[in-house]
Amino acid sequence: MTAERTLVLVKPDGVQRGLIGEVVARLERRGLHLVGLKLMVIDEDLAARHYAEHVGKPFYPGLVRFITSAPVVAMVWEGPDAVALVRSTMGATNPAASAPGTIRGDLAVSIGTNIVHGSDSPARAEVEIGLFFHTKELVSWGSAVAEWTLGG
Ligand code: IDP
Ligand code: MG
Repeated sequence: MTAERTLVLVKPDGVQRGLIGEVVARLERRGLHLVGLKLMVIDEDLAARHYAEHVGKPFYPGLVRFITSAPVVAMVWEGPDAVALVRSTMGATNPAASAPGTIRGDLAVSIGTNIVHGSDSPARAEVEIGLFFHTKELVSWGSAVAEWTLGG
């Protein structure tokens, strides 16, 4: 079985609020496996590629301004169904609709500042990982507890 990978960002509000560790801890505790991690500032070009699906929407200019405004933490997480697992741990896009127990449901109030990004499909994850990471920056490593979290 090839484990699925997904891109996760702790957005500028999450970094500014000191929530990097909180996001990492929740994904680690979920049982996902971290294979790439860096602190960086997203430039306009990367923002446009990353949010290409939203070009032309009313919130797009504000979204690009926000995501380029301060550092983010970019990560790649791996595991069976990593895309869906991250999405369910994040919660719904609008924190008003995010379930308690999710990152957004516990920690966010505004759709524009909802702390975290996660790819929305395996195909999109592959594209987004390629935008943020060189292959050599992603490190596969054996997990001693995998048989307890992934079912052997
Ligand atoms: P997602 O982050 O849950 O995948 P998307 O629909 O892909 O949600 O939107 C990307 C980001 O754009 C959201 O996380 C949110 O911060 C912002 N966004 C989406 N819809 C709106 C909106 O209606 N108003 C303001 N910001 C929005
Ligand atoms: Mg999205």
